[in-house]
Amino acid sequence: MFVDEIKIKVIAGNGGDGCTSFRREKFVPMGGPDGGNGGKGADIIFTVDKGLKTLVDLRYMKTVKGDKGVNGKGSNKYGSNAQDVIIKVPLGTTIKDLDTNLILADLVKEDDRVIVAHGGRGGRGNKAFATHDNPAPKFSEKGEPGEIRLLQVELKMLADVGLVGFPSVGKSTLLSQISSSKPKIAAYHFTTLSPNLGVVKLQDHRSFVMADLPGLIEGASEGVGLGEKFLKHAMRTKILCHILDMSGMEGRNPIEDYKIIRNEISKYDAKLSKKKEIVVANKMDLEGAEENLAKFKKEYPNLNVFAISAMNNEGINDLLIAIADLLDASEEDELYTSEDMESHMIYKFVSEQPYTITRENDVWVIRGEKIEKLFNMTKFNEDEAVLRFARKLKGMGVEDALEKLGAKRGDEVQILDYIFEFKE
Ligand SMILES: Nc1nc2c(ncn2[C@@H]2O[C@H](COP(=O)(O)OP(=O)(O)O)[C@@H](O)[C@H]2O)c(=O)[nH]1
Ligand SMILES: [Mg+2]
Repeated sequence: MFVDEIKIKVIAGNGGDGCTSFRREKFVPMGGPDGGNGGKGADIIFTVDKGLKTLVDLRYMKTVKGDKGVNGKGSNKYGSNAQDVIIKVPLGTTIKDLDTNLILADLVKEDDRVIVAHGGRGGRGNKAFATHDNPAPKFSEKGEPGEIRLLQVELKMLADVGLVGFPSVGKSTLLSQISSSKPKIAAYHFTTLSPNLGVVKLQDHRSFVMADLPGLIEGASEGVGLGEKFLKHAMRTKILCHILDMSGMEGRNPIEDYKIIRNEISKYDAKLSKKKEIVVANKMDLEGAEENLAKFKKEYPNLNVFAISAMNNEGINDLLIAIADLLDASEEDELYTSEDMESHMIYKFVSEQPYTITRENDVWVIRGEKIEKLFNMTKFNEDEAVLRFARKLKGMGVEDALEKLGAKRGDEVQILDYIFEFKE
């Protein structure tokens, strides 16, 4: 199966900061606290868009960043939430966290969506911290940082259309012509994903994945490997595009060739031979091609044949439209087996220890998600905020743990890039 794969960094929005503010009233030097909470930061969300076939649109997004929530204000004004960032991906997309190597999601259903990075919650304003003991708190919280993740996004691609035919009938030429041609009126657009695979986008926005599937006849002569590979890919396409050399160059006989290839296909697999097929008469620019085509149509009156010259870029536009039409008509076929869309387990990473303490260059370094978050949400320019921070650390047992490890009064303790003194 073809795999389309990209790396992307997602940075969810930070929460808006809470506000420290006091009501202003006439003749009252300091009224009650009225600082509002900040708004929530933007989530980064992946959703399925059934119309998409590849990850091409994501290829140039290296980093996606969500907005910060709006800061809270005085008079109990809450900041509003930031708008979430939605990234649309095709059905069957798998998202992996590269730091943990865990699968975050397998988007296998039409309306699947997953938050890959959560926006931070808004920091609380000082009003929210008012208690009986401290009815006028002079501190508030900063917004919670948004999650940051490095993701690997992967799509096992199923080609919609597989090109089949004898060697040298012009399969590669057709693909490369589609990819390089710049028609006067941009009738279609082609994105090459590998030398024999690409995405065709028509002007009416319909799109499909087209793959060259060599190995049908070659497979028979060159051993099983190539033939098996052909079959595996061919079985997963929705329709086949059967290319014939209508010029009959080099002793080829298109009437015979058609029969032989059809025969090979049904020998491979009965299901494969039932796939819908578009027949293409190529090399119509060459002498004798018109004559052969007339004979061919007489022999196979029920086939709808598209006459093209891959080399001269003739008839290709009509062919692509016909392919899109046939794909539309075969949309309901149940060709994507559940095995193709096989689901992965989704794991959640749960850390056992809330934090770690290590001795590095005579400094006690504390690491841990919860502590770092608390640190990031503390406004160290507000004395009461600093006191609260110290109290929280104590509540988490950090002081005791440091003491047990032998920390002395006056030792340096580090959280993130901030160093402070240890005091029992
Ligand atoms: N005259 C002419 N030659 C063609 C046309 N399409 C392909 N060829 C030639 O046929 C040969 C085989 O083509 P290729 O695309 O490699 O065939 P494949 O084996 O089916 O991939 C090459 O020399 C091409 O230049 C065409 O429309 N007209
Ligand atoms: Mg080829």
